[in-house]
Amino acid sequence: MPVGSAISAKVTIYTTGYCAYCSAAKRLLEQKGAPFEEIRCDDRDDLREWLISASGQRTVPQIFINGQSVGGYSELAALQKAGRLDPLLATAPAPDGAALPG
Ligand SMILES: N[C@@H](CCC(=O)N[C@@H](CS)C(=O)NCC(=O)O)C(=O)O
Repeated sequence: MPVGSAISAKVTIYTTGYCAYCSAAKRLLEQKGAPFEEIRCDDRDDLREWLISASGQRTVPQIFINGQSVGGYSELAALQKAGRLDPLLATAPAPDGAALPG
């Protein structure tokens, strides 16, 4: 993040154990100084089904910024490379934003 930028976004990451892409996504968020809520979805068929409908993807991790699906690690890294992650992370969630399932 540029100096002076604050992390205001609510970041949620759905993961499973032994998932290299999950580790990479969490590492990138940590490098950005972005706090995140991690929700494990091992053995949670209900969450996996919801994630497919919410993200259109069947893989983990699935990352949400302020309730909006941004995809998996590849998409997160692409946002970072394009310089589009910092503005997303600097944006606060809407006060009436719906909670994600967990
Ligand atoms: N392009 C995806 C790849 C993610 C991926 O392949 N994740 C593996 C686990 S590390 C996965 O979900 N495999 C299928 C499954 O676990 O059902 C990303 O960058 O997030």
